[in-house]
Amino acid sequence: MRGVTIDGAVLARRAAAGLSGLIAGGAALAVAELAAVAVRPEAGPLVAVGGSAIDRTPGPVKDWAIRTFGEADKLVLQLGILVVLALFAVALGLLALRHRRAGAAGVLLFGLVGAAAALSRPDSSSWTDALPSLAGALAGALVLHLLAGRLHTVRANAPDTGAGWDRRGFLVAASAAALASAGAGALARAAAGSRGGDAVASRDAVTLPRPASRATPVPSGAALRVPGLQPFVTPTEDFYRVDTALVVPKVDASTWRLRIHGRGVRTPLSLTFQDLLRRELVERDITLTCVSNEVGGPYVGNARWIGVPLAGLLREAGVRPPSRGGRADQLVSRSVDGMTIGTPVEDVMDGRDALLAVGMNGRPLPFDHGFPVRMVVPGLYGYVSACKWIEDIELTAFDAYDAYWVKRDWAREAPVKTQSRIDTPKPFARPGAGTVMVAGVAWAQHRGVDTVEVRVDDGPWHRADLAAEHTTDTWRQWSWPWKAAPGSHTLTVRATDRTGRTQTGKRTRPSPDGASGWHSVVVTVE
Ligand SMILES: Nc1nc2c(c(=O)[nH]1)N[C@H]1C(S)=C(S)[C@@H](COP(=O)(O)O)O[C@H]1N2
Ligand SMILES: [Mo]
Repeated sequence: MRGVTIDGAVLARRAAAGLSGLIAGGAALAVAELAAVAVRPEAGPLVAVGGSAIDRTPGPVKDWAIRTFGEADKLVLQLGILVVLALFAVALGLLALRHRRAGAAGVLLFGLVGAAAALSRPDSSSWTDALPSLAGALAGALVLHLLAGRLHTVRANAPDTGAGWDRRGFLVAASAAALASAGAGALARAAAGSRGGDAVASRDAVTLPRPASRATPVPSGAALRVPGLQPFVTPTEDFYRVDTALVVPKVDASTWRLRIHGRGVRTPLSLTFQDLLRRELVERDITLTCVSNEVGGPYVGNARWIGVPLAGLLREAGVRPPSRGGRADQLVSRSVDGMTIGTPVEDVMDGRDALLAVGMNGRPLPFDHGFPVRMVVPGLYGYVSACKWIEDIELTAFDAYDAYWVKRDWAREAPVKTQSRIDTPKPFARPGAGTVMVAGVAWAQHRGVDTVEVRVDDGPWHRADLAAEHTTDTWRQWSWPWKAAPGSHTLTVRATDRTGRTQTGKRTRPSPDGASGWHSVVVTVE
């Protein structure tokens, strides 16, 4: 009996040690996130470490994460960080049982990692960004030290069981620490939730002026009525979102400014949001595509943008395109969160509708999509053109500067590849025999889609019916009535653009300049 009691007590003490680690870790995080509310929300350890992890993630891993978790990738990353932190916290708790000082020192070490991550973020401009992690680490170390102390104290008049420790004292201290951290955490959450009030108010106050140049009306034949087909205009709430921001930047439009400067700029510009709204605005339908989109993937959407033509602004600044002797071939846009995106100056100034967009589908840009201003350039993947939350445009050379994704081995220049997708039937659908409508979208922005063909198994290619073309900058819907015979079949689609080039069947990964290959769907006809 006695042996069992001792083993039980030793085990309980170990469990208590692990629990102290967890409580100390929780206290550290809660205090750090609360301090971040005062310093800068992005300097909190979860966002700083998560952001650094994103910045350092190798391309293939990023591809895999996007493929596997889709737009939940950021949530999964933060949960992953929490799990790793929890494991280390338990380990430090156990360590503190043997070496009380070492446990606390371990917590401080984690604080230093968090502080370093916060300082290394591209949007960090002050040493104060280190404070939240340091404050959290101090709190965590203190809590661990106190709790570990309870695990060593034997009450003076307690019988020595061989594993004597102050259970009551521990429980009281642990509950107090856990309660206090939960309180701090809740406070931090509440404060984070009400963050960006000025930005929200500034967005609510925006009335988009009537564009001087309206979008040409969408031809009635541009939108097909086939169930399961993506709509011609993507509703804003369904529009894909791809960015590295763990906290969506909330920019106050009333204090926002855009600087245009650099090589070959005669008159540097500094523009307010009102300056942009006072200019002649244009309204254009443009299909945006992400380079990370897999063949058949969802990261493509078509919206109606309102914005200021970028070429006009550049001309006012005295910029000439390289073909007219201009000295800068790269336009680097920078966002408030430190993203950098490099776009060919030639493309921006060649007459296409490169925009500084302020509106999306008739409303001011949503925060997720870049409020107050973002770039949109027809024909180029988003990572080389579509800077959200933009605040700076620098004219430079491709030889002189590599933007964020180029540093991570993605291509410097990346025009959108001609692609087509089957929206219906869905993979593994079981349609009945007879006529089955096969339909989808095809895009070749700024070149235009000329033909779409569909093939069943290894049979001949059949021309699909193409919806009317709106502009070469928008995708085209297509459909093909298939006389489906029972059995398992593979449907494959390919498009040919107006340069006469047919989409290659050669499958490549998204990296470094966009996926290629044909989209196929396997269905069973019953
Ligand atoms: N500031 C910032 N802008 C950004 C990005 C980003 O990570 N940060 N991602 C780019 C990429 S890769 C794409 S595909 C588009 C996506 O725009 P959306 O999220 O509005 O669809 O934004 C671009 N602009
Ligand atoms: Mo992208």
